[in-house]
Amino acid sequence: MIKKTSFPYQLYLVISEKDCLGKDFLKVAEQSILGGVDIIQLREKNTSTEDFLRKAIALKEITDKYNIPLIINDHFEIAEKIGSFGIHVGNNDKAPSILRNELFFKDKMIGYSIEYLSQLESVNTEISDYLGISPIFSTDTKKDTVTEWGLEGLSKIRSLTDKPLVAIGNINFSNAAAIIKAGADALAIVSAICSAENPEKAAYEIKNEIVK
Ligand code: TZP
Ligand code: MG
Repeated sequence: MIKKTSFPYQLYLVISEKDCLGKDFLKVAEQSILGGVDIIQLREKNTSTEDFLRKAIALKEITDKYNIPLIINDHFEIAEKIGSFGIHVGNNDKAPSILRNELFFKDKMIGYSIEYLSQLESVNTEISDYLGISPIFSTDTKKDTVTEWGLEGLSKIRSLTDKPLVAIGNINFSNAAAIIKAGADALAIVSAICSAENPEKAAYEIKNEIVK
């Protein structure tokens, strides 16, 4: 029996300017919201803190306009500076258990990437609001990954925890429904939306696959 948890967001856009392949990433974000994206994470690697901050401020104007939560990847000082909805961190970042003790993050959403089963036993999992199952399928968007969970790995994790599970990695229209069926509460997507010719349509079609 698959346990389902309550997580009010089903389609999670993870965006960077780079992954939008020359398009205006702010426009991509807005179009994807119109298509049905429920929550957005800014994840921009290999850029300066100043550039990340500039992007975060600009993106927050859009997410605020549509009342969509904005999650910041890794950059906890920027999350605090812009007053983001939350933060997403991995195994090599500032730990959720440390963030949670900071005043700003006390009531913020904290997402934590799971790359090893042993992480499920950790206090970081316990105090996080959702777990990123990373990656569900290997992907060119992030090459430094540890394992490929697949649908079986996802189902196993589903049986071991009640935490909301956000699957990420090579998710698109064709595999979306199967990943939800295997136990994910939400799907996090980069390229199937960011590099789509029509991000609004891409988001709409994927959302339609997972919200029946
Ligand atoms: N973490 C695990 S896979 C991944 C991240 C950030 C990238 C997912 O990108 P895509 O293009 O949706 O496969
Ligand atoms: Mg990280």
